[in-house]
Amino acid sequence: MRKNEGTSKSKNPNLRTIEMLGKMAYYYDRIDDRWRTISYRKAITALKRQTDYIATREQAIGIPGIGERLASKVEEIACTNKLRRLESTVTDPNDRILLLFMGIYQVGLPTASRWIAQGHQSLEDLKAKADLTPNQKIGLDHYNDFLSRIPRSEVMAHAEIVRRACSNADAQIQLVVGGSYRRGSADCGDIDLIITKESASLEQIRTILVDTVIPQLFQDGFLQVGLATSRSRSTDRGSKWHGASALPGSQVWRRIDLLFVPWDEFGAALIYFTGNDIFNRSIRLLASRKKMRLNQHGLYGDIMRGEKRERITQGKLLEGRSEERIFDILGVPWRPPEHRIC
Ligand code: DCP
Ligand code: CA
Repeated sequence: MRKNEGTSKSKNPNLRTIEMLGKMAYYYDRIDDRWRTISYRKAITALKRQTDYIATREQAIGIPGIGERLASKVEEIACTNKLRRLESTVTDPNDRILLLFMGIYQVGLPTASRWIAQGHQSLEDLKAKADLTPNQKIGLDHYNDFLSRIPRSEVMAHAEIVRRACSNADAQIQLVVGGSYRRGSADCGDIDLIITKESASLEQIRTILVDTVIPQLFQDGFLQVGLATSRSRSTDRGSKWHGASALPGSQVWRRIDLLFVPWDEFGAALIYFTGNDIFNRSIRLLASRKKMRLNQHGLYGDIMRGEKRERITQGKLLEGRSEERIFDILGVPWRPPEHRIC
């Protein structure tokens, strides 16, 4: 884990390598190759920590988080300023279209591939001929808005508008800006707002938000649209509201998520919605190794697992409310959000 480097990124001597490995990681992510995506991201994190220029395979292998294959790629970039594997993805016309289509909000590999198989080649094709869900139509209409990163100051401005509306509805509501914003990023992909209230249940918080705050924010012209959640898992049901918002006087729509969290689960939800996703994965794995289980609702103990690590018992709740207590019980030193980047 390391601290968010914010604007000091430009001083990193391995910037070119990091940029090219980042493009490869993005490529593997879109073709759903999870293991390669993770190993590229780990290598990027490791390179970002280096203060020296890494030019050879041997140097790269010596860095924890970089394996043999990745080390060869680091050397190839250093020697040739290119990466052949990356070039083959860039010149592949299907991959270019795949990338274009997967830029649409909530469109993943299966949908993008299906559209290509149906003969669609451009966003105009999709608009004119494809059978689109309401979310996909909105995603297409606001393609560039939803793809562009949101400056930190703008995330704060959106959050302040929601915070004010929440306070007007109920003075005890608490709101924390989560996701990459809480980790200190200079810009964010979307706006994640974690909303709770002391002693309140999920039902109570959802009622305040759905009945009062959200309608008010629509009336004020701040919220533009609600977006249906596509793959709502049973544990998520009713605990999220997805949509788009715009600042007064602005035509730019931003993706905004309101995350309703019962008071008893606030700490576990803070950990989950702060991320990053790789940090979450590793802290969950650590919990599992210690016969505990961590999810967005709490930390559970006395978990029994079978031969294939499948859970036999649900376990008993150890802590949900306090982020610090969860770290403590897990035996992990406290990490401020800015250090939770893996
Ligand atoms: N999250 C996770 N696993 C996922 C998706 C999300 O653990 N598959 C958690 C960790 C993320 C947080 O939810 O940090 C918010 O998800 P986002 O997709 O909004 O990611 P970030 O806020 O980290 O990045 P971005 O700036 O791109 O929005
Ligand atoms: Ca986010």
